[in-house]
Order: sequence, then structure tokens, then C-alpha cells
Amino acid sequence: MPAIVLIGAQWGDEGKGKVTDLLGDRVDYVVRYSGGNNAGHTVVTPDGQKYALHLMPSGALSPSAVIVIGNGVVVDPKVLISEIDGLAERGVDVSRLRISGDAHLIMPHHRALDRVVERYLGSARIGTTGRGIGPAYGDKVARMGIRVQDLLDPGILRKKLELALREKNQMLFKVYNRKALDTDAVTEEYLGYAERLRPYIAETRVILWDALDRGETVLLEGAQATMLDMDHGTYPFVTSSNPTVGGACVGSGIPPTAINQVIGVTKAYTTRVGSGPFPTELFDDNGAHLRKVGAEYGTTTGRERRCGWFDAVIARYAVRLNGITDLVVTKLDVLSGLEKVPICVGYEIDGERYDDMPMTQTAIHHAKPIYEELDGWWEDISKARSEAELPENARRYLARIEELCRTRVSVVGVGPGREENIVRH
Ligand code: 2SA
Ligand code: GDP
Ligand code: MG
Repeated sequence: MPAIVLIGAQWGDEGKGKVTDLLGDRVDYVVRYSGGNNAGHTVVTPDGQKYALHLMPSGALSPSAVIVIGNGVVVDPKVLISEIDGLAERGVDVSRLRISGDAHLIMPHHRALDRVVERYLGSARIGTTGRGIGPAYGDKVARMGIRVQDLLDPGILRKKLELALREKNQMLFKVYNRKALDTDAVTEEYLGYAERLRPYIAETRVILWDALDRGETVLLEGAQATMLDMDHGTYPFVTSSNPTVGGACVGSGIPPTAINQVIGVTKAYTTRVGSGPFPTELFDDNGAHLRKVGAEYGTTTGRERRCGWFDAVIARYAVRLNGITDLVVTKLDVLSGLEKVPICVGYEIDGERYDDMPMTQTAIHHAKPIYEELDGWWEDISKARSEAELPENARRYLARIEELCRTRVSVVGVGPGREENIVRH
């Protein structure tokens, strides 16, 4: 029963979409298990076409896989429908989509609250994507959420919406000075979406269990990443779900015993969007090099990504936390042309050395990176397809990452294209 989990090992945008696409032909099912349309995965297909996917699993671009939106996802139906239509227009067969009836819906009040709460937080804001993710998960946990299956029962939909909007309109929106939302209008809007989504709604757990029983391969595709995990990341500067390996089981209904490979994706350097601690962040020309050469702008919001050196403390944390069996190091090509490529091997916090993540948020905010300075390389490596074709210093850099993370680097990305990789194992 092979299930593979794909996890972001940093703060997101490691290139997970490209890796899913790469695995494409080997997998029969691709499942999104957490997050919503805050995610942004960029895939460049062999014919040079670029796709930016938000809710649809990246497996949508491999022609045969069944694509599943699991129960752990929060679905903005308007965004999903426009993504379905956009892919269909470009010739992608979207009839392979299955959506769990237990996935929660992002409602207009969630999007409104996401924005006003960020404003309310001021300088303490999280830097969310503004897509309503946090408030939707908040209502899920408070047992006030509206689920995809509720779209199939107009009476229930209206009743649940009335309840949710009474609370939002009479309390929260008053506090935040927002105009009340109209139950009738929202019900009508969502019943329209129901008609479009009805053919795709299914009991996805049984579909996946049956697939595993038949020996088919299921890929659980992560969105966001380890350091954005609600429990294991840099709380409160995290997303409101569990992108880590445990979240893959919870958000899909697949048991942990079905998982036999955990692929972690990391960039050869580090980026982060939004607020929160980032020990190796660069504010100099090197940071500007990484942003420019790596085209580090958000796929969903277009925000500039913060850039810094590779942080082995974080990468090792992700390896241990998720049980990563294979590491994919993307964007090694972006480091070409730098005199030195430092790797952070530990932190100095208030005079003490840490090789692992410190316990408190305050300590992480005070962490100063301890660097090992490796020599850089000048060659363009985007044409390399085997390790032997890499400059010696690039090989040394990879070997050091492997050593520090204590897991094997199986694939190295040398460009955004589907074929721009070195497969080592
Ligand atoms: P949210 O909207 O509640 O999930 O935001 C909470 C934090 O999670 C971060 N976050 C992300 N970080 C990196 N990439 C993400 N997806 C997009 C992309 C981001 C974009 O692929 O580029 O376009 O801006 C993503 N989604 C959420 C977010 O920055 C907050 O720090
Ligand atoms: P995801 O959220 O993890 O799927 O990643 P994103 O798609 O948000 O961001 C990763 C970006 O890096 C995308 O624009 C990819 O096309 C690009 N990319 C992926 N792998 C490589 C690589 O090896 N080299 C370069 N230069 N770009 C890459
Ligand atoms: Mg992304």
C-alpha cells in the first residue's frame, strides 16, 4: 500500500508543485490534505506552459492521476470553480477531481475577518494571504463551520449560515466596524456554487482506501510547510493547519501505516513570506541576488519573499519531525555567481550555542546564525543532469547539506523546468 507524503521543509514555496509534477506518471492519486487557496504552486510543463495552482492539487497536470481535495482542506468554492474552468479551457481533464464532503468552506465572512483581524493586529500582524484561511479553520475548531456536504442540502446550508452570520454580524463585525452580511444573498451565492461542484463531491476516504488496497500509489501533496505548521512551526506566525506529516493522515483519512516514503522539499537557500522570525534572513546584496535570480515573489499574492542562507537547523528539524526519507534540494542554480555560500549550522542565543530549535519563541527571535562558509561557484549549472556535471564546490555544498540534515538528497533542482533536475537516487 504505497502512500508517499510530500512536505515543505522550510517556510513554503520550496518547489513542491514541481516535485509533484515530476512524480506525476508514477502516482495514481494526488491528494491535497491541508490549507486552501493560500497555497501557490508553480508548475512549468515540458511544452513550456506555466501553471499557478492554488486549490487544485498539482497532480492535475499529469494526465491520468485522480486528483483529490481531502477533508483537511478549506475550500473557497468561487476560487475552485474558476481554477477548474481555467484548467478546462487549457485542455486539462478536470473530470478526475474528487472533493471530500467533509472539507470546510471558506465563506465571505472568513475573508472579511482575515483582513480586519490583520488590521487590528497592526505591527503584530501575521502577514496572511488574506484568503480567509485562519477564520475558516477557527470556525471548524469551534464547530461552527460549514462543510462542502452542506452545499447539497439547501435547508441545512441556510440554517448553518444563519447561525454563523448571527454571531459575525451581531458581535464580531460590530467590534471591527464592518457592514453586516446578508444571509439570503450568501445562501443564493453558495447554492449556485453547489450546482457546479456537485459532480465532484465524494466520500474520498473510501476512494483512497480502495486505491491503496489495489496497490495503487497515492501522493499526499503538502501545501505551505513545516515551519508554518500550527503546532510545530514558528507560532503565531504560522498558517492555521498542519502541513506536516501527521496532518497528511488527518487531512486525508489515510493511516500512517500506509505511508512508506516521505519526501521533503527544501530550497538550497531559505525564503519566507509574511511576518515572523527568520534567523538567516539577508538584507544585503546577497539577499537581493537570491530574490532577483530566484524570482522570489509570492505565487498567490505577488508579495516579495524574504530571502536568506540555507538553515540546517530548520532542515534537520523538518527531517526529524516528518521522518523525511528523501530530500529534494531545489534552486541550486540560483546560488551560481556567489563568492561564498554560507550554511547556518547552529544558533547563538544569548551567549549559548544551539544545534536544535530552541524551546521558546523569544529565543528564536534572538537566534543569531552560526555559519560555515563554503566556497561558491560561477558556472551556469542549469544544463547539468548528473552530479558529475556540477562544479566541485556545488557538490561539496550538497554533501554538507546531506551530512547536516542526516538524510539523503535524492533530487537536485537546477531550473524551474520539469526536466531541469539531477536525480541521484
Ligand atoms: P494564511 O493566509 O493564514 O495561511 O497565512 C499565514 C502564514 O502562512 C504563510 N503562507 C505562505 N507562505 C508561503 N507561501 C504560501 N503560499 C503563496 C505562495 C504565498 C503568496 O506560494 O507564494 O503568494 O504570498 C503561503 N500561504 C500562507 C503566510 O505568508 C503567513 O505567514
Ligand atoms: P511551492 O509552493 O512549494 O509549490 O513552490 P512555488 O511554486 O510557490 O515556488 C517555487 C518557485 O520556484 C516556482 O516559481 C518554481 O517554478 C521555481 N522552481 C522550482 N524548482 C526550481 C529550481 O530548481 N530552480 C529554479 N530556478 N526555480 C525552481
Ligand atoms: Mg508556493
